[in-house]
Amino acid sequence: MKTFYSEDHRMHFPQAELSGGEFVTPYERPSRVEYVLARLKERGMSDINDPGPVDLTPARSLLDPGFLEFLETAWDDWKAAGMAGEIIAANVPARHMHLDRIPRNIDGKVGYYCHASETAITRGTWAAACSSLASAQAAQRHVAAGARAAFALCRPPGHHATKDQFGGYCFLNNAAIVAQMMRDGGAAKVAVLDIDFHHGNGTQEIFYDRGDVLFASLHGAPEDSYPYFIGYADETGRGPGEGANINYPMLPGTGYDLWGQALDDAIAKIRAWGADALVVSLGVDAYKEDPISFFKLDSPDFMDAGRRIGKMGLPTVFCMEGGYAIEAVGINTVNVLEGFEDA
Ligand code: 7XA
Ligand code: ZN
Repeated sequence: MKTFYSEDHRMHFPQAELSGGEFVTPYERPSRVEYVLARLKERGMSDINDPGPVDLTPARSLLDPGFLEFLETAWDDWKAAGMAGEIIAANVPARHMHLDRIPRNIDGKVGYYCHASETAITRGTWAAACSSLASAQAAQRHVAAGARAAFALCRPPGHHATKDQFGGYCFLNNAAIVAQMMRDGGAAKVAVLDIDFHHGNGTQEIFYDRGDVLFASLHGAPEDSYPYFIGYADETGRGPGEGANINYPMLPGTGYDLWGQALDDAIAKIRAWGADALVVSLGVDAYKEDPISFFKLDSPDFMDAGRRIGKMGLPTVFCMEGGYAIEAVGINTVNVLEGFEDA
C-alpha cells in the first residue's frame, strides 16, 4: 500500500495546548508522524510519496467559504490586531447568545469559527492543514486510479473540523473531503468508518442530512469524553440522511471484545447499506496506554481490526487522525494497515 505524506505538516506546531488548566506541549505534535514513518519503513512499507499541491476546489464546495477564508487569513489578522501570542479562542457563542452573527473583531471571529479552545492556530497552520488535505487527496486519486487502498498520513488530523469550525486539533476535514471526492468520481455510496477514540463530530455534521454518505463512529461516550456534546447513539441522521449516521458510544475501560463487536456491527451495516467505497478515519487513540483516552485496545487488536475492515473488499482510503501514546502510534497504525492487506 502506498503512503502519501508531506513534510509541511511541521509548519503546524503550537507552543502550547490548554489542558487541565495548564499550558502543556500539545499532544498532537510533529513527532507522531516520525514514529509512523519509522514503523512503515521497518515493516517494508516504504512506498512513501509526496502528495503534490492541494486542490481546494472540493473543500470550497463542501465547506463554508467564510470558514476557509478565515483559516487562510486568521494569522495575519491576529497579528495586525496586535496580538502577541498564538491564536486561541477565548470567547465562543454559548447558549442564549447569537450563534449566527459573525463578529468583525478577529478575537470574536476566532470564537465564532472554533468549538474547543485546546487547539491553537499558528503562522504555519493553514499551510500544514492544506498539506494534510493534499495527502488525503493524493491517496484518493491513487485509489480512484485503481489501487485497492492507500494511506494518507495526515497531520494535522481532520475529523473534528465541521463545515465552519476548527477544534480538537483539526482544521480541514480530510476524510469528509475525500468521501466527497469519491462521490464526485462516480462512487454512488461512500461510507466513512471512524475508528478514532473520539467521535468524528465534524464528519457527522457535514453528512448528517445526506443519504449518499454513511458515517459510522466508534468512540468514547459523550458523557465521559471530548467532544462531549455530540456522539450519542440516537443521532441517526436527518431527512434523506436518516439511518445513514451510526454512533457507537462506549464507556471507560472498554476493551477489544466490546469494541470489536461494535466494529463488526458497523461493518455489517456498511455492507448492508451497499457502500461502493470506504474512507477510514484511522485514529489509534483507542490504545490502552493513550494519555488522553480510556479504551483498552492492545497493539494486536489493531491488526485484527484492520483485517476485519479489509474483508469488506472495498476500495479504501485511510486518513490518519489521532493517537498520542507516541512510541506505540507507529506500531498501532501500521498494524491496521498490515491487517487490512492481510485480509
Ligand atoms: O480524535 N481527536 C483527537 O484525538 C483530539 C481530541 C482532543 C481532545 C482535547 C481535549 N481537551
Ligand atoms: Zn482521537
